[in-house]
Order: sequence, then C-alpha cells, then structure tokens
Amino acid sequence: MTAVVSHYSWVPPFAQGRVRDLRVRWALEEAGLPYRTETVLHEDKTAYRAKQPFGQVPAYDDGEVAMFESGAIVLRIAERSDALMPRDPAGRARVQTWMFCALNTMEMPLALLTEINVFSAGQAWTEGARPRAEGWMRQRLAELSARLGDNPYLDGDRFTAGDLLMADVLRNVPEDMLAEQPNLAAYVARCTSRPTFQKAMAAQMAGFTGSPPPGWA
Ligand SMILES: N[C@@H](CCC(=O)N[C@@H](CS)C(=O)NCC(=O)O)C(=O)O
Repeated sequence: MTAVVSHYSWVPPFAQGRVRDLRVRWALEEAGLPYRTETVLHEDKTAYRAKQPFGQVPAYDDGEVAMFESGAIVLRIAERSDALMPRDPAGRARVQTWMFCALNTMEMPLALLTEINVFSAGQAWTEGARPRAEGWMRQRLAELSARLGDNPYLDGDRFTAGDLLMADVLRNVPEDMLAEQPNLAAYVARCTSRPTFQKAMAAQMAGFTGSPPPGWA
C-alpha cells in the first residue's frame, strides 16, 4: 500500500514549511517511497484522534503499520530502505543515537525558545525566561558544533536519518544564533540543499490550499 501521511491544509504563515509532516515527507523522498496525504481539519479532529491521540500531525500508515510521532515514523522509513541507515548493528545504533539526540537534546531547548519567541511572543513572562532559554540553546549548539567539527555529516561522510532529523530541528533555530556556529549553519545548508528536502518542502507548501478555521484570530 502507498504510505499515507497526515497534513494540514492550513497553518499560520509563520508555520508554513515548518510542520512536522515535512520530515516524514523528506524521509520518504530519501527512501524513494511513494506516499499520499490525508488532510486533517483543525475544526474537527474527533475521528483523527484514533490515529494521533493528541490531534497533531503527522500520522502515518503504510499498510503494515500505523504510527504517530515523527521521529518514530522516520525510523520506520529508515528501516524500510538502505538510504537512511546502515544495516550493521553498530551503524544502526549510531544513527538512532543521533535521531534521539535531535529530538531530545536539541529540540527541547529549541521548543522553549520557540515558545518564548513565537507562541508567547510579547508576554511578560518571556523576558525573565529568555536568558536561560538562549543560554541553554547556545550551549547545546556549541557542543554539537564541536562534535561535528569538519565532518560533512554527523556519522561522517554519509547522510543518514540522524542528519535528516537534526537538520530539520536546527533549521528552526533563530538564524543569527545558528550563524554563531558556522559549521552548523553550513551543515544545515548542506542537508537542506538536497533535492529530496526541496521536494518535500514544495509538497508541504503546495498542500496549504485551505482557509483558517472558524474563530481563528
Ligand atoms: N512529537 C510530535 C509533535 C507533533 C506536533 O507538534 N505537530 C504540530 C505541527 S508541527 C501540531 O500538529 N500542532 C497542532 C497541535 O498541537 O494541536 C511529533 O514529532 O510528531
């Protein structure tokens, strides 16, 4: 069965190109696996919650498995193809380590920073929290930068599912902050210049054909 990936047909402009179905679309492009999309309506997620208990995207179904959580889905896709993960146990373990690192060690400080800069922008509490959040993000970026060094990718010369998730996280770091670590900025540019990323991005953007849900301010 052709894999089905859930997506929104409308999100606010700042979120367009940043919705997490993109990393799943990207992984499918890397793996050379076809997919189709299922649109999730913001105004009625009742039935959809059977697929994704939190009413979020992405959810995924390839006929053999139905899943949610973008990282788990990318791992599933990496396991279906040689393109994103080596087959030997040590190589698989390294790639899976970087996948969790992207979604835990790096995406956690980014989530706090995004809450402050975007979702709660202008609220009084954010000013007190900003120094800690920026410091946490900067520390993790500096440590990752030291580890990447001059390598093109996290596991050496080969692009893997770890790079896919890491680049998708890092591209959401404020541009000036990422630029403080030139090797990371170059790494993100290297990963996102892949035709597979461009194709996934274009597909997500082309899917925004809907209107804001009723009551959207
Ligand atoms: N941990 C989940 C997070 C999914 C998530 O946050 N999805 C966002 C879009 S990027 C969403 O659907 N937000 C709407 C909501 O939370 O109601 C994953 O990685 O799949």
